[in-house]
Amino acid sequence: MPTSHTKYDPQNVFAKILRKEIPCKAIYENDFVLAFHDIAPQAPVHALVIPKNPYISYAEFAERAAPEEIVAFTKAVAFVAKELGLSEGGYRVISNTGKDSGQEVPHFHMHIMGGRPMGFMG
Ligand code: D5M
Repeated sequence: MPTSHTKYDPQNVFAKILRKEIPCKAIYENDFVLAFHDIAPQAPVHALVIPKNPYISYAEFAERAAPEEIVAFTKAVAFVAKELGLSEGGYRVISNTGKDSGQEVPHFHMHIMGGRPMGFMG
């Protein structure tokens, strides 16, 4: 179900992954971010990058995160895409924010998708 939380829910699935209560297929980690493979890939390569700090959405991340955290996150997304071999073919980066977007997990995350031509929005 799409979500429109206004208060961070520490029981969301990505919070549990960060606390290592549930496993993930990790790709990369640094002080600020964790990247792992999406459990329900929509493309041959589908990864997620999440901040370690608790932000509900892109909107909250953009408003509240420290500049160094935003820089680290942005660079991590490009680094992970490169590590996954997407530099040549290219990739799509998207983040769903709030209920109209269809955001399901209320912990900010960036999707990285590639490995096939992506079409307009599919
Ligand atoms: O995208 C939420 C994404 O999170 C969706 O593509 C599935 C993915 N997901 C959900 N649970 C897991 C676990 N446990 N591991 C990896 N990926 C997961 P949204 O933009 O919120 O709709």
